[in-house]
Amino acid sequence: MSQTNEFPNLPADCKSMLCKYLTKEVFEALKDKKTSNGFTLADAINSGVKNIDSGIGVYAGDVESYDLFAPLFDPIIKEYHGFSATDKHVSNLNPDDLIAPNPDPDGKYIISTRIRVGRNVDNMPLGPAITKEQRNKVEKDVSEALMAMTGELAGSYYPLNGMSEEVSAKLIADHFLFKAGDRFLEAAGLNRDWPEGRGIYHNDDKTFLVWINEEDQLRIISMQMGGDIKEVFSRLMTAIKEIEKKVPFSFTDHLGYITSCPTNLGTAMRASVHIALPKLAEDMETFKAITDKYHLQIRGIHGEHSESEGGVYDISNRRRLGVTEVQCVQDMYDGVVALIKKEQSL
Ligand code: ADP
Ligand code: DAR
Repeated sequence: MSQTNEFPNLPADCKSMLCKYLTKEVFEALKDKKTSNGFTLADAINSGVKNIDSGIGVYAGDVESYDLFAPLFDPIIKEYHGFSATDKHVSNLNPDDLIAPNPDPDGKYIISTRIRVGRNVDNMPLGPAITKEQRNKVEKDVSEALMAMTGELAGSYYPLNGMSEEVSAKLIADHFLFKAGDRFLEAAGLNRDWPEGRGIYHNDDKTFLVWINEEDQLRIISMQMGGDIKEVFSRLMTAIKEIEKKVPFSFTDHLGYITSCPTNLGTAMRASVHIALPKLAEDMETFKAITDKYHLQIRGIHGEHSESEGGVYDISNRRRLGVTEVQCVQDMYDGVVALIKKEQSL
């Protein structure tokens, strides 16, 4: 873990929340602090210092980071989620509360649906501060819990260590596996010892997958072709409940499920569709007015920091903290219904 007395060199045109909220006063107040895992302010801000084009620019090394460095994390959490330091997160993992009949039963627009949550193991540092031994224990404990899954969730675990480039590339191209080497994660210390301790579990149909030790220690994923959003959500809720019987998740009443990036706190849920909107793609002002109204995020079709292709977009909920899991999916669903209606009108 690093420490510094020097205020970082942040260019005047830096737009990240790190640049906005790391004032000289906050830096002086926090620069000498470290968590019980030795995680420092310098560690927390390194990704945003090295990647001036970051949107956020900070990562937590453990659950303590969110308290110890609150003068920096709290305003970022407030701006991104609209969630204050005294608010309490509330979860709702009941799919019965989701009103989401398939919005595209003919399959004209929605190519595929994917809903994921991030989770980290309780009483363990997060990825930026974890040791190699701790990370390997997470891989062992989580993969063993997954290998005990039955029925639709039964599957196999594939460590990255020893996975051929060809198999890895195919899984990434098919949107199942995480990309390696993201520079933001690299500078956050999340790629240390790569690929050791990382891997992917999936069932035979690849509709239930778990990434182990990427940005979070678990990314629990339900996905399938088409727009049956409720079926995808129901499968994910069942899987989360089954995993949590064997793997305790890091959670606080204030921040909900704890994640390394503050944008994922709370539900840690991103519910997305890959959707073809070629006419709306010609009018991005209207497109973005709709996604803003429904608290949605637009990504490219190969994940974060990628571009859309052929008028196909990754549309997902932006809010994750201070809203329930049902609300996250309802946000996405209601926005997708509005986008399809607009596309049909053009
Ligand atoms: P995360 O969703 O875990 O934050 P990314 O945005 O990088 O991470 O997406 C991870 C992978 O999931 C990428 O390969 C992306 O193409 C794929 N993906 C995301 N949403 C969908 C979807 N609705 N259908 C198919 N693949 C998807
Ligand atoms: N590149 C970082 C990530 C922000 C949100 N995405 C995550 N956590 N994958 C940034 O600060 O832009």
